Amino acid sequence: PASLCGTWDIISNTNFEGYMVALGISPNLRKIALKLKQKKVIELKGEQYIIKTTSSFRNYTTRFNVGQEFEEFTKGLDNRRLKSLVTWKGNKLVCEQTGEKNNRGWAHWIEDDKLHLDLYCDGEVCSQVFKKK
Ligand code: RET
Repeated sequence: PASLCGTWDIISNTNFEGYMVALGISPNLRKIALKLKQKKVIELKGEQYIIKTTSSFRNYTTRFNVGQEFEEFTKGLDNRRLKSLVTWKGNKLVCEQTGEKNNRGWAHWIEDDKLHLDLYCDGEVCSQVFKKK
């Protein structure tokens, strides 16, 4: 599949509020987070993906190898400990995040030169689109 790597600027963010409510994020943090212009910086170093979500307020970074379960701590988001597993499903890089919340995860893929990210939790879906910088 097309490479996810690069620096990406958000251009749309549908139902981020619903996703954050499903995660139990406080009204104060939700209000701040909704206004942020998020960026993604995706790198592949050897076998390891590094995905940085950055903003003027707070950053969040994950590092993982595809196919290898890892412990994720969602520091600064909902502050939960998860067991996460990232795999390729067709052209989508898909993460299943097992923990307190049901049906939690995300999928990244490229469509029309844009980076798409769906974030799932408890039946809520947030759909984000990014354009390459
Ligand atoms: C921000 C600002 C503070 C509050 C929240 C945020 C949300 C971050 C998200 C990150 C998703 C990262 C993924 C990484 C994959 O490896 C913007 C940090 C709630 C939703 C999918």
